Order: sequence, then structure tokens, then C-alpha cells
Amino acid sequence: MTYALYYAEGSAAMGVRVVLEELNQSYKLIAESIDLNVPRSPELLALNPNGWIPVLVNNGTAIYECGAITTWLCDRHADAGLAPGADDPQRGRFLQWLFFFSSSIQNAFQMSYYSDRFCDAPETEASVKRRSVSRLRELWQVVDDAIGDDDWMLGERFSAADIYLFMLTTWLSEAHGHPRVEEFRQVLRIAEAVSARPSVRLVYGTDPA
Ligand SMILES: N[C@@H](CCC(=O)N[C@@H](CS)C(=O)NCC(=O)O)C(=O)O
Repeated sequence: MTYALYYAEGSAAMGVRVVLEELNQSYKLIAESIDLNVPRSPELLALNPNGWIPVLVNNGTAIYECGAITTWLCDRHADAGLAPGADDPQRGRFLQWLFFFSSSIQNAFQMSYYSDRFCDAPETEASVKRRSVSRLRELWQVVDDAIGDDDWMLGERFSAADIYLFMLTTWLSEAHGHPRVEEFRQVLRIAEAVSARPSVRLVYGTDPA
């Protein structure tokens, strides 16, 4: 089974690629740009009119939205155990974090990186950027508190939610005035554990030479 992933370094497509690696699936990458000065390709826009990546294509079906792609992949390749199944008591918690990451934390990042989309007058853009920073601090604190002494987002069990968490921490940027990941000690602990996985080292290019 081969997947095609619309992809750019530094983007949300990296998390999906880590999931594909963890699931041991073959895939090809289709290079896209997330540079705001580069137009989106007609091929991408035909699959996702928002012009966002990731988009995952399989057997003629294209899916966008990180959380949906992640859940769909984990369910299709359930043997890998990267997500609790539909009847597992931890299924709800898994979905909770995936949705929280994509609808709240990712959205707060968008307010930083694409602040002009969240206001209708240039003079209010600085306010959107400021609020994105305080919002990120609030939201990461919620995650940090929830982790407590747990090993992973689902307690003792590693899952794709941890991969998603790791990816989001890589977007924290001093240049944007974001809080440092070190402010959230439990988040940092999980992100460091995820970063040591071979899949992540391959995708993020952090394999030792
Ligand atoms: N809600 C979408 C957001 C995806 C998203 O924001 N992708 C960014 C890269 S991380 C992108 O394609 N940006 C280009 C643009 O907005 O023009 C998801 O979860 O997949």
C-alpha cells in the first residue's frame, strides 16, 4: 500500500510522515512550499482548496487535516498499536488530545505565523500576534498540567498523540516571542522522549552522522 504525502520541511506534514514511518508504510513525498510568497500548486489546491499541507493520497482518495489523517492511518494499520481502537477505554482521551492539538494549539500557532488572516485591518495585526503568544502559553500549560507524572499523553502507552505533541513543540519560536518549551517541563520530557525515536530522527534529520 503506497501513500503520497504533500510535504514541506517545518510543516505539519512532518508529523504525518513520522506516523507513516512508525507504521512502516511505503510513501512518496510530493514537494510543496508553505512560503507565503510562493503560490500553491494547482494540484494541491484541487485536493485542498485551503492550500494547506499535509494532504495524504491513497488509492485516489485525498484527505487533509492532520488529526483526521493521523487517526485514519492509525486505524487502518491498527496492528502497529499507535492509537487505541474504537472500543479501547483510552480512545476518547486519544481523540481529545488530537482534536485539542489541531483545533486549539495549532490554531494559536496560526495566529502567530499567519496573523493577517485573523484581523481585517493591518493596525490590529500586532494585537493578534500578542494574543497568540499568551494563548500558546495558556494552552501549553493545560497540556503540561494534564501530563503530570505520566510517561506519555495516554499514561503508560506511547501513541500518535505524542508524535503530534512533539511536532507542535518544534514550532515554538523565539523569533515570534513564543514561550520556550522548557517552561513546560512535562511537555519537554515527552518531546525529548519522542525525539529519540528512529522515525523522528529520520524525518527531522537528527540522525547522528
Ligand atoms: N488544520 C490544518 C492546518 C494545516 C496547516 O496549517 N498547514 C500549514 C503548514 S504547517 C500550511 O500549509 N500553510 C500554508 C498556508 O497556510 O498557506 C491541519 O491540521 O492539517
